[in-house]
Amino acid sequence: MSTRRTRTIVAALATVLLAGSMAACGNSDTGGDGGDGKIVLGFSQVGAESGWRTANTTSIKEAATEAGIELKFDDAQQKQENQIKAIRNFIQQKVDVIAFSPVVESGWDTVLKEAKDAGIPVILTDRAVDSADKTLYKTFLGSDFVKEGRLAGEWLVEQTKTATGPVNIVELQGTTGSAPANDRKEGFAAAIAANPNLKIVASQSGDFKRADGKQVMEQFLKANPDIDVLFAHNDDMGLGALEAITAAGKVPGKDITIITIDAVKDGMQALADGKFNFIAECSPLLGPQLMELAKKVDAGEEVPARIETEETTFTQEQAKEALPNRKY
Ligand code: GYE
Repeated sequence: MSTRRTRTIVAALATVLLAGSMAACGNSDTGGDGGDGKIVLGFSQVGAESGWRTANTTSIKEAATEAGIELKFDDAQQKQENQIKAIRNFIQQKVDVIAFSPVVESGWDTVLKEAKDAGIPVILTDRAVDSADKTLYKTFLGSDFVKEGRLAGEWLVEQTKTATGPVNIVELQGTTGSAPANDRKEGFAAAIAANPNLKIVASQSGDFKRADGKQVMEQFLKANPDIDVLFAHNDDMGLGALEAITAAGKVPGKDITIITIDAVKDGMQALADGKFNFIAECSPLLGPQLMELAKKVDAGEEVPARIETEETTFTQEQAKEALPNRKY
């Protein structure tokens, strides 16, 4: 029996004696803590591709410290193979809980099965996987990306309801094969179908990165003289695109309506400055909820299959109001 498990039992007995009530005993200890009694959480992060990701990493690191959880953090640099390697390392180190934000949706079954066979519970954060076997992970914590895309599309439908001719839209997609790129595209397309004047004339991945957003927008502008709207799957690609639009002699927010997702500080600033027109929020502050869940699954408690973060949307006026208090 590991030191940690012994301690858990001793602590549980003490609770029973002191409180005079029944205490549940942690059951799935694999002893990766080195005996100091802390839960060890192995976390594989996607990378550092955007302002959202930076805020998400900060939230997770701060929340782990706050919760007294030992965090083993790995940055996969947006590569699935790196994430698989990190997860295998966590299994080898016998961490108590594994959490990760899967860069793409497909191709996780084998490694998730390995974690399950090792008796280590897995929590998905931020992005989902498409595994048919839902017992390969305990829960998903994150956003409804289809809804975000839909809210972005519905705003545009409302803004263009009096348009008499075609409204040409270009779309900067997130990382190819990722849940937020797939789902935001789907939600947006479904919403704009309400008005046949709204047409996506070009759609390409900018990998959720500023530099790629700029480069792809340059191509869009060269190939399409008449762009009315840009829908970018995150703020960073929209911010990169601003440079391309300005360099092409157009005024962002006026000549081209810009809709993005995330609502990180730089995006909110662009919105307040009138360069963006609308943002659907996606919260990166998942750390505290993740730590709660890690404690619960480590203790063998039941957790809901899906936990969604609460989110809103911002117009230019709302961004001006919210900006002074924006933490990230
Ligand atoms: O919108 C984007 C980031 O998975 C929700 O990833 C996240 C997305 C976020 O790179 O900025």
